[in-house]
This record gives sequence, structure tokens and C-alpha cells, in this order.
Amino acid sequence: DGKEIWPRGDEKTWKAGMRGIPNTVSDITNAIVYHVQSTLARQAYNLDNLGAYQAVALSVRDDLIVKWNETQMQYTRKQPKRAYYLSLEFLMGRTLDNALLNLGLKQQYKAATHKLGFNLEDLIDAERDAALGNGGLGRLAACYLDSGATMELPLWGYGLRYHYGLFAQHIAPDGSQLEAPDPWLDTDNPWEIPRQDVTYDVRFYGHAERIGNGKAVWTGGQEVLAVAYDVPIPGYSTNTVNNLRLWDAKPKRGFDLNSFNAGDYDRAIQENSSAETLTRVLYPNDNHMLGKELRLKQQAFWCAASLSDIIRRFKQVEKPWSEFPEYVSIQLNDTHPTIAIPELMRMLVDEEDVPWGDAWAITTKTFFYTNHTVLPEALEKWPVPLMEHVLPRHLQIIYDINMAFLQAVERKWPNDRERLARMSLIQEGEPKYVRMAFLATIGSAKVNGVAELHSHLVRETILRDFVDFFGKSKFANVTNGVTPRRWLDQCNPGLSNLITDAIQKPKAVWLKDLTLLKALEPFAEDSVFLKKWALIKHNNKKHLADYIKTHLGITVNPQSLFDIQIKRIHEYKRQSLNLLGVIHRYLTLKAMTSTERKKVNPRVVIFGGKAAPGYFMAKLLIRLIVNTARTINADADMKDILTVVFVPDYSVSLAEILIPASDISQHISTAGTEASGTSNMKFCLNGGLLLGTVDGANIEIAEEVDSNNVFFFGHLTDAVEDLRHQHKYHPIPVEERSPALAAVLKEIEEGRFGDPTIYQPFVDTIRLSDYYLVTDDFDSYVEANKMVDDAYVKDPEEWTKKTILTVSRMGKFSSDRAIMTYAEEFWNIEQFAIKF
Ligand code: GL9
Repeated sequence: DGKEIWPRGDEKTWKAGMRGIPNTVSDITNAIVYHVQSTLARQAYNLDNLGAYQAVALSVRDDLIVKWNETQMQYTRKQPKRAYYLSLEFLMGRTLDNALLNLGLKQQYKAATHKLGFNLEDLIDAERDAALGNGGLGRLAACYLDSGATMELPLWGYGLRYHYGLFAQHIAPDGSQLEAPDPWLDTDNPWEIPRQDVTYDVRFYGHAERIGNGKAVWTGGQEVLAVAYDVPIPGYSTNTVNNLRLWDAKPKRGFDLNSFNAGDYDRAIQENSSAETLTRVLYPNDNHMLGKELRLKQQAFWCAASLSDIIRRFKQVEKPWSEFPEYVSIQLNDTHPTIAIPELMRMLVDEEDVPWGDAWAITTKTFFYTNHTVLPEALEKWPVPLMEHVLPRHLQIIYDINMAFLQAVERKWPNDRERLARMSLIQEGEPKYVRMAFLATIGSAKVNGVAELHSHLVRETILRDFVDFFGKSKFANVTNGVTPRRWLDQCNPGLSNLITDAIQKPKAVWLKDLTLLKALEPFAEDSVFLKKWALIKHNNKKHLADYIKTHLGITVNPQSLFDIQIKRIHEYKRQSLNLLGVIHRYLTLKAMTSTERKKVNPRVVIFGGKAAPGYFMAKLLIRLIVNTARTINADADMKDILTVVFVPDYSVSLAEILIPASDISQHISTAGTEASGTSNMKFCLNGGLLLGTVDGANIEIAEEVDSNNVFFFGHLTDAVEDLRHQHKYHPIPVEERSPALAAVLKEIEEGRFGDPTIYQPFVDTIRLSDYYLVTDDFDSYVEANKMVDDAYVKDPEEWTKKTILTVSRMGKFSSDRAIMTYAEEFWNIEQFAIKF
């Protein structure tokens, strides 16, 4: 009769027992004390910050769960179309502060913890980062979840519950990077809800037998159990709390009792450990593909479990399969989840008896593919023999997809064999490879890049033939964004509060419509405001200086220009160029008299970032940076003029300290190599100006904030190919190309920064191949740095104006804008407010 019936027992009793969201300080202190006493079984007298953090986190978790339950229940009742973001990486960082701000409970918790004798900021600092990602791609996924919940979209994330996140970075006495494991789950993780009842079987290896009509039966091999862990994702100032579901691997049937009884203990646990290895560790490569079997198994495991879960949910609505795309959209975050395409085909065709053609129509309406890089070494290709071994049925399906696809290509361009070879999902050779980007492209409704230039390059280079085949409309751009909650309000509360006062809009309004920052523009002419603004930057720099002093023992003067480059260490990102520029500055300063030197504007150059453990050149560069810093910082002539800092173990929570403290940040990749960059957006949003190449999202930032407020240098994308050709076939010695750079290299080779034989491979790449065009861009880089110095010293007020104008024009780069573009233009999902 349409009336809802309470499922069990007395409704009043149930409801009376249900928790609401506490909002008085005394409710909150009670909840915290309850968790100290009951959940943690501890007492007040010896409670340390970690224990207090845990109790506070458990209390906040309770608050999140109330809204999480309500959100999921209302989705289930109304069955709106949902979108799923499949990502192998979610670089979440810390959760407590973000959850408090999004729930609007920070002030209450501050008061409550104070009453209990703790300082909330110390407790926030006791939390470990969840480092389930490598860099930009993983952090983007985390920003998108925040925006999805804030924009009240029915959006879930699916990923893996790695037991070890990205390795911790230590610096050895000789200056090189050492990697240590990150066992982040060793301390209890209050931000996840284990769902031992939500499990799926996933098969590997075995045999696939075709049985006609495109169908097959896949048997044997290994079966592993996927267990769900749910991470609540609260929206900012909404009732929505979405879900990030992470899969953990468990052996399917505990012990093999037969072998155990026979006394073969080793064999009995073998299956177990092999299953549990699956979700052991995040692969630490950024922008680089490594063809490891375990990685392929991670991908297949996660895709199979996620699709089983999505299909189970779809079955609740009792609609025909043809309507699947009206209830489900799936975004593929890079090619890592591409195996989901043949996996959905397998489930539909083999398990649900959907005819092949219908299944393909459903599949190609369901998936959307985001490409995140055009670097050839990063494009995923799996050896056919490996895939045949691990996923025999998926390989059959890929061959069938390929056959039909190539027949269509043949119809469009008859007898063009070269084109068929170029476009085939299978790259010929010994061995053959499956080209995952091509599979993702033909299996998806839309393909997008992550900034205008990058999307253009995707269309013109790696997917050019596919644009010709499918037409332009399938290929789109969605420029990346960042969440202004974490990357402004949370990390830079001083600035966020000043903005709120100035524009006279509540945070709950402007932090959800970042274009409202525009109202700041007139304040660039207000001299009182300028002083307040500059003071906040100064305080942020002092805060960073304190961090550097306590953790590294290096004194930096907050009056200096803070120049920061933090990102993964990679040749294409050219930390090399920055370092060589630093050495050039050092040599220039050394050549001055001490009176001349006194007039120079002091600079602190800060580097941070991890190198993939197997990336020799990146690790060598870290060693050179660290040892150069030591030489320069030990030189009395450089005191208060030039300081160089390598901040070890760069992470999300370190970024939150570094970014608000920058005057200038560097985004200096060879043109055409950095797909977007996202920290460039974070720096500009915090009033750090951009020193960069004409690459990725730098271009769109300059378009928005005005190129007067950006320091650009270097060759453009168009020039890169010719320059590389020139390097290869008409090499010009560095001495001729850039005498300034030659002088720098000579210093390294003469041992000024330590044993030169160690650094020879680095010097050689610059001198001999220079694939990333450091020599070509060096002089203009030095020039751009002079412009930075001049602008900063000559007219500090003008500088501050630039930073205000920059912040006021950053509205476009909110991840809210990006996620709404995906929702409206790709997924066709609607905002769904949770009523409370
Ligand atoms: C990356 C690009 O290199 C970045 O330029 C881009 O901003 C991000 C997000 O779109 O994606 N592509 C890529 O493979 N990584 C990126 O950061 N690397 C990883 O994080 C693994």
C-alpha cells in the first residue's frame, strides 16, 4: 500500500536508540570519553595525543556513519543513476581535520578537546597519512570524491585497500634516497568500516573453453575472495556522505585441510599467502609502466569485485540489461581499470546470457576513459602470454572485440593494412602486447584528457587514428581541478578567513562556488587589505621555517623569497633544470663582492618529492640536490642570501604546510609532457605565483589570472620534436648552446658538490642526449628567474597585488567545476540532496 513498514521490532524503541549528530560541546566530550573508556579501554591519566586522536576520530566516525547510512538508504530507496570512479590510487592524506570542516564540527571539537586537556591541532597532527597513491593522479581521485559528495552527486569510488601505502622516503648520510615500508594500517584505522559480509570470488588462471555464440566457460585456476572496506566521504556543508569502497584480498577457503592433515603445513598456507599478497602494496611508479604479473592481478581483482558489486546493486532495480547504462556510469581513471571492459562483457555474455552484440552496446555506453599522460613509457601494454596465463577468458574477449573492431576499420578504409596494424588492440611482435589505451578508447562512450593542451595532444598523437574513426565528438577535455576545502580552507585558514571577511560571503557559499573569489579583485587596490594579506603569507612562511628548523636543523629567513618545487622526481618534470639554475645562482653570487651580495634579494629554494625506487636517474638527482644543498648551506658567503632545502618524505600533509608558504612555485616540465599538473592550481589558490613552462594546466591558469601574473619561459610544444631531432642528428656542445650552463656542469664535474664520478651519468644525459631539452631552455629559465627576483624586490606591494589578483581568478580550478562537467556531460547523473 506504499506505506513503509518498520522491518523489525518496535519502531519507537529503535528510533529512540539511534544516534543523531551531536552538536553541543558536552555531547561531544561525552562521546570522546566513551571511546577512551570503552572502545580503547584506556584512562585519562595516561592518555597521550595518539590515544586522544583515536578517541576523537572514533567519535567523528560515528558522526560520519549516521549521515553515511542515511545517504545510502536514500539512494537505495530512490535509485538515482549513479557514477563510479574506478581508480587504483586514492591519495587521501589525513582525514580528521577534513571531516571536521566538512561536517561543520571543528569549533565544537576544538572546545571539547580543550576541556579534556588536549589541543585539537596536536591531535590532527597525530594522524598518519593514507598514502594510497603516487602523485597527481591519485590525489585528483581524492579531490573528485570530495567534490562529488559536496555537489551531492551519487558518486562512489572503488579502489584497493593496500596494506602498505607509498614508501616512506629517508635520506641516507651520503644524500641518496632510502625507501622504507609504510605499514599505515599498523595503527587502527578508524576511517574504514569492514564489511565482512560484502564479498565476491575472483578467479585467475585456469582454462576458458568456448561454447559457441561468443560464450565460454572459465574454470580452474585460483579463486580469491574480495572483501569490502568502506571509507565514508563527507561533502562540505551537506548531508551527503558518499562511499569509497576498497577491496582487500583474502584466501577463499582458509586452509587446505587435506594438505594440513597430511602434515604439509607449508603447502597449506601457500594459497593463503599468495591471495593475501594481492593487496599487500601499492606499486610506487609514477608515469611509468612495469609489466609485473602481480600488478595485472591487482587490476583484475579490483575490477572484477567492483563490477560484481555494481551488478548486484543494479539487479535490485529489476530492470532489463539494456537499461544498465541508465543506472550506471563508470569512469576509468587512466587505463589501470581497462580490464573492466572485457570483464563486464564476460559477466554479461557468459554469466547473464546477454547476446554479444547487446552486451557490447551496453558496455560502450557505460564506460568513460580519462587519459592522464602521453609519455610513451607510461602507456600500458600487457604481454599477450602473461594475459593468456592470468586471464585466459579476458584475452579471448579482447581478441573477439579486436576482430569486430578491425572489420569495421576495414569497411571504412578498405585495404589499408598499415592502419589496421596501427589500430589493432594487439601490437605484433615477439611477444605480442595488448594496448590498453586503445581498448579503453573503443570500449568507452567518451575519452578525455585532463587539460586543453593535453586533450589536444591525445587527439593529435596517441589516439589520432581513433579520432578519425569515431569522430571528434567522442574526444573531450575536462581540465583537472582541486578541492578548495582541503587546499585553501583547511591548509590556509588565515587566508580563507580573510577572504570570507572581505567578500562578505559565508564559507558555505564561496567554498562551493569558487568563482565568487572574483569579488576579491577590488581589494588589490586596498592598502590596508594588502598588509593583512601579506602578513598571512609571512606567517605561513614562518610556520614552514619552523618545520624546517625542527625537522632538518636548517635556518631559513622568512623574509626571503620562498621558491618551491614539490612533485615526483622525474626527468620530464626537470628538477634538474631547477638545480642547475640554483648552482648558476650560487656561482653568480660567489663572483660578487660582499657589498654587492648584500643588495641581493635572499631566496630559499625548496625541493621535495620521491623517486620511483627503480628509477636510477631520478634517485641520482636527489643525491645531487641534497649534496648541493649541503655545500651551499655550509658556505658562509651564502648566509641569508641563498638556502637550499630538500624536504624528505613529501606527502599530502607536508604539501598542506608547504603550499601556503610559497611566493613562487615551479612547474617547469618540457612543453607537452605534463598532462595537467594540479599542484600548480593549489599554489596559485594560496597566493604563490607560478614560474613555469607553457605546458599542461599552466596555460589555462595564465589565461585566467592574466599572463602578467605568471612567469613563463622556455620552448613551446611545437618546437620540441625538431629540437629532439637536432640533438640526435646535429648535436651542438653545451659550451656553444649555453655557456652559462656549461659553467655549471663544469662545477659538478670538478667535484664541487661531491665525488664527480657519482654524478657523471647525470651530467652525461644533459650533455649527450638531453631528451628533455634542459640545455635549450636553460638561458630563458635563468632570465625568468631574474624577472621573479626583480618583481619581488623592486615593488613588494605590486607583488602582493599580483597574488591577490591571482587568487581572485582561480575559480575555474575548483574540482567542483570538473566533477560537475563529468556528471553533466559524461555520466548524465543528477544532484540528489539527502534530506535529514
Ligand atoms: C598524471 C599527470 O602526470 C599529471 O600531469 C596530471 O595532473 C595527473 C592528474 O591528471 O595525472 N598522470 C600520471 O600518470 N600521473 C600523474 O600525476 N602519475 C601518477 O600519479 C601515477
